[in-house]
Amino acid sequence: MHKILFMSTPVGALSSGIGGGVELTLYNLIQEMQKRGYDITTVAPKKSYFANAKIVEIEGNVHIPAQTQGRDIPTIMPENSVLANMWEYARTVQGDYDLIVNFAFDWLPFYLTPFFSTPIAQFISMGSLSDSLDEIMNRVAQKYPQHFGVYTKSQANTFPFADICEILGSGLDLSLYQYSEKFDHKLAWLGRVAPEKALEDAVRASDISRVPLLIFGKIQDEEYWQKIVQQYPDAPMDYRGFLSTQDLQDELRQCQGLLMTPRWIEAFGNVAIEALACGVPVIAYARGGPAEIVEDGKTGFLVTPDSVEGLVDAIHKLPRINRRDCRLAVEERYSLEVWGDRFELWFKKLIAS
Ligand code: HBI
Repeated sequence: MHKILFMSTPVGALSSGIGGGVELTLYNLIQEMQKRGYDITTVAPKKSYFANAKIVEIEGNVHIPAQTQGRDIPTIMPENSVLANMWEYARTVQGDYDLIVNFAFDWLPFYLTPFFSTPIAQFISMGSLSDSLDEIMNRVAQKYPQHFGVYTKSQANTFPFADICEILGSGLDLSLYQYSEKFDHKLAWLGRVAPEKALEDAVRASDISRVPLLIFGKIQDEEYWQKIVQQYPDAPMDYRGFLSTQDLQDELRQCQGLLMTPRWIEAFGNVAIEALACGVPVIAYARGGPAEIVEDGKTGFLVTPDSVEGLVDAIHKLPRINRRDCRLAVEERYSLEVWGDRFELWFKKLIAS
């Protein structure tokens, strides 16, 4: 029975929503690898919680989300950093594990990698964000070229070490997502409410098309949210909060379509496959992960990046999409089994090496 240590993101407690897509990735991977007989322990900031998972909670101060900083920002270590404390713990227990997997998008774990005797797999959860991170990741990638995993090719291409990356995609427990043939005349937007997600474009498209917009997700940047509310007083939008997967679904599946408006290169876009799994077509800017997920004209529409007019055109074309095709596409490419196979193959290779 192989024992693997998952090292979580230091930006917040698991299940807080601050970790965005990587929280869902971690949760699904823990369940899938445990089902395959692996003994998984996850190290995460205190107050982290996942059902059916072994979590070691670590004290300390959370880190600034990397995407809120500029490219030339130097590496910032908070006083009593939770990340430093997490990796100090890993150092003391590393002998009990066959493999360590890093899910943090931070300088420290990469720098520490050569100091560890247990192999460390690096799961990169975003596209390139800063020069100092690119530099340290690249240095470690040259030494450990098999050890870098990403969601998508377009995400890998943002890094200097693109061609050595394992492209792992993503997956969902489809039994949790119920297909719905019928829907109401309303749209959904799903994700962390923060500038890089460009919610304002979706709100403007709703304002122009007059189609109501349901907004789901954690408000990570309150000031940014307030600015949108003030800028679009007449937009037919309704903020529904940060819901559990189950509650989210009950509302999401009744929507006519999901709008994805990433201003940055979205590494994957788990929200796209969550919507498709419910039969909800996806309208997305043609950049990053979503451009590799949405089949234009079949499971949704790919729109010229940052074009709100393009979003509005696509909204009017939604009736052309057969919702059943959306569900089938996810069953074929994003089931937990298919995704779990890719991760297990990668882990086995690293444990053997
Ligand atoms: N920022 N510093 C830092 N570290 C992370 O691990 C991190 C982050 N910002 C966002 C984030 N992780 C996740 O929300 C994404 O990887 C999905």
